[in-house]
Amino acid sequence: MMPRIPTCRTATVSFCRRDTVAPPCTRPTLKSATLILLRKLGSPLQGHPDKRMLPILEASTGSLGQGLSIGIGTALAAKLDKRDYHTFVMVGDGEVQEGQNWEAAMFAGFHKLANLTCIVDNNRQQLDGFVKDILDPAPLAEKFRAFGWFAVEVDGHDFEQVIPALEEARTGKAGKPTAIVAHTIKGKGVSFMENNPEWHGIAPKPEQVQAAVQELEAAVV
Ligand SMILES: Cc1ncc(C[n+]2csc(CCOP(=O)(O)OP(=O)(O)O)c2C)c(N)n1
Ligand SMILES: [Mg+2]
Repeated sequence: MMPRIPTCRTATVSFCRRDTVAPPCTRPTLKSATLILLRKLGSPLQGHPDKRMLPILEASTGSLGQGLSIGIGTALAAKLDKRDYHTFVMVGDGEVQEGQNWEAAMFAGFHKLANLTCIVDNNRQQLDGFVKDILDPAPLAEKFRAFGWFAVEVDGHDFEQVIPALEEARTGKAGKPTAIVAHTIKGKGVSFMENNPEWHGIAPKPEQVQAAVQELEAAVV
C-alpha cells in the first residue's frame, strides 16, 4: 500500500509497511508561507483540518475522539484484505475524555487488531487547562490493558524509548493492539510556552517566534 499520513487536528492517523526499518511515509510539507495563515478563516490552516483545503489530509476532523475509529477502520480493512500495513493513531490526553475512544478501544481489543497502535500524547494539558482538573483519564496504560491492549509508557521526548516502542508495536507480536502512553511536555523547550495552557491555540507573534527559535537552537547546540 502506498503509505500516506492523514493528519488531523485532534488525532493523527498514519500507515506504514511492517517490513521496513523506517516508515517510508512521504509527508508532504507545507510551504512556510502558508503558516502565517494559521487560524485565518478560509485558509488551509483555518484551525480544524479540512480535507478540501489541505490535500495532505485523509479526513476532515476536529471533533475530538474520531481518530481512533478511523484508524480501526483502516486496520480492520488491512486484516480483511490481507495487506501488510500498520496503522498508527495519535490522540491527546484530553481527547481520550471522549467516550468514542473507549468504544473504539473495546472494539480493537476484542478483534485483536495487532496492526493498530494508538499513541497517547500525555502532555497533561488540554484546550483550557490541566487534564487533572477537568477530567483525568489516568491511569491510561491500565485502562488500555483492561480493554485488551498491550500498553507501554515512554518518555515522549526520548527517542531511545520512543523508537523501540514503535518498532515493537509494528511487529504486532503482542497479538493485540498496542497503546503507547507518551509522557510529554506541551511546548517543551520554550520557557514561556511550557506548562501554559494558553498556548493551546494561539499563534505566536513574530518576536515570540524569534525568542522560541533562539531557545530551541541553543538547546540543540
Ligand atoms: C468533540 C469536541 N469537543 C471539544 C472540542 C474543543 N477542543 C479542541 S482541542 C481540545 C483539547 C484537546 O486536548 P488534548 O487532546 O489533550 O490535546 P492538546 O491540547 O494536549 O494538544 C478541546 C476540548 C473539540 N474540538 N471537539
Ligand atoms: Mg493534552
